[in-house]
Amino acid sequence: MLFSTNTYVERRAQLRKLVGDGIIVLMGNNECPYNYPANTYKYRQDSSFLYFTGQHRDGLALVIDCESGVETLIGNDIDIDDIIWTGPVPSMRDMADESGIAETGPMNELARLISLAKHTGRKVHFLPPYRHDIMIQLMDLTGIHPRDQRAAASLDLIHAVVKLRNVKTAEEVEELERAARIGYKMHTTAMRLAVQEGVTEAYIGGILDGIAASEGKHVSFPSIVSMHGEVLHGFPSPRPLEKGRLLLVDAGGETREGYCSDHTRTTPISGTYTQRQRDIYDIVVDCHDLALTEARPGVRYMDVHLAVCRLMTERLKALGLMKGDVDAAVAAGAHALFLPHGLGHSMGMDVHDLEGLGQINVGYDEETRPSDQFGLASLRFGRRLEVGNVVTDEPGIYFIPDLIDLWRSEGTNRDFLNFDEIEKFKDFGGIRIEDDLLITPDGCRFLGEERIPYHAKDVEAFVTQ
Ligand SMILES: [Mn+2]
Repeated sequence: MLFSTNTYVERRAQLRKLVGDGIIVLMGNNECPYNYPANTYKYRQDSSFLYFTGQHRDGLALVIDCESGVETLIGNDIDIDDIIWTGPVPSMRDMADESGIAETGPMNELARLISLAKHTGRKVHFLPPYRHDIMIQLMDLTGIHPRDQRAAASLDLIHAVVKLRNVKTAEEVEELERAARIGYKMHTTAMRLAVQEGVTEAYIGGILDGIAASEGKHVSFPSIVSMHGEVLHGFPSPRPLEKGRLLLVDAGGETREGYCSDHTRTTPISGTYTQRQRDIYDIVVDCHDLALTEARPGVRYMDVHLAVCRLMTERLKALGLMKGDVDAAVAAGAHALFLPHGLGHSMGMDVHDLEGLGQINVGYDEETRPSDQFGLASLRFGRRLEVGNVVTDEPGIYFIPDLIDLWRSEGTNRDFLNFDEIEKFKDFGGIRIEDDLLITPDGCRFLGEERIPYHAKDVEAFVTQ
């Protein structure tokens, strides 16, 4: 368990107060087989369950009775048949004591508590499930078919969990710093490998997995390692790296206790950027740095995103790739040809923190509504920033041949785009730079004591030294 018993007791007390009535059911994750029952994927506890209990074991659930305050940790004790394979495991009672939970009960107690609540007309609050085994369990417990479970999930519970998990406490920030140190080691290793002879994307991907697993738990998401940076989620191929191209690496590590990091660097495989690469790279650097000066409590992250889009448009205009009035171009979404995603997302115990609870509930609110415009619609976090929020700052410029062809043929935003010039960049690839921002009382700062080099000169010096 990561934090003191009191931290978890306090979190549950706040949750109970925010939800108000009924019973709260939080499902832990189960082991998940991939080719036969005993061969399982790397186990990962559900983040909300982990946040409120600190317990990593599979096959657990938590029930909180909002009115009586009774909390029950549900799960079956393992017996000697399991212990011979796993070694001793803490008992249910030991885990409950460690988490400050008064009651324990076996799995069938979960069915009894839920059916009792239903029969007495009380609300049963659960979060939207994302694993199929949990959906089946929930169907057995509540009678709600999996296709209806997202809609039946409790908005009160979702909002309460978001309110608590979106604001990181000082002890959580320490853990995020630990994740950032893993990320630093991953990225600086990848950058140095990128300039070596005979290295492939897959080799770097494998080394990243190994660093993440040896320094923490595992990667916080499948690493993106690609010479085709314009493919937003380009996974590592066995292609050897080619001099002259750029290598985009978007990867992060997760601590043993489940806190993430998420960084992106784009390294010249030759060790130095060409002038054309440098022209585009420096725009992304300046956009990245702009977020650092714009993001602060009370400011909408959507406005930071738009400020970045305006700077990017201005600079692409200076290069001759865009034209016309900058504000009008951004309002029309013309820059989204180059930046079809948002500036960032919430980050914490999940690398896209809380995304499973619905982007609209996590990154938006009554005041800030999501956009349906191409590009801006992919901004996962738009609302006003609060002290303790952690969001990624990840601008990018991509030349996506299919998208360029489509917009050109349709004439989309042709008043703002110089397609003849853009055409010349179709073999360019893409650039993204990403770090994780903590919102502080006076502004924000990057997580990670040591910066992974990203200014062009620093990158070149770093990979060739
Ligand atoms: Mn990210």
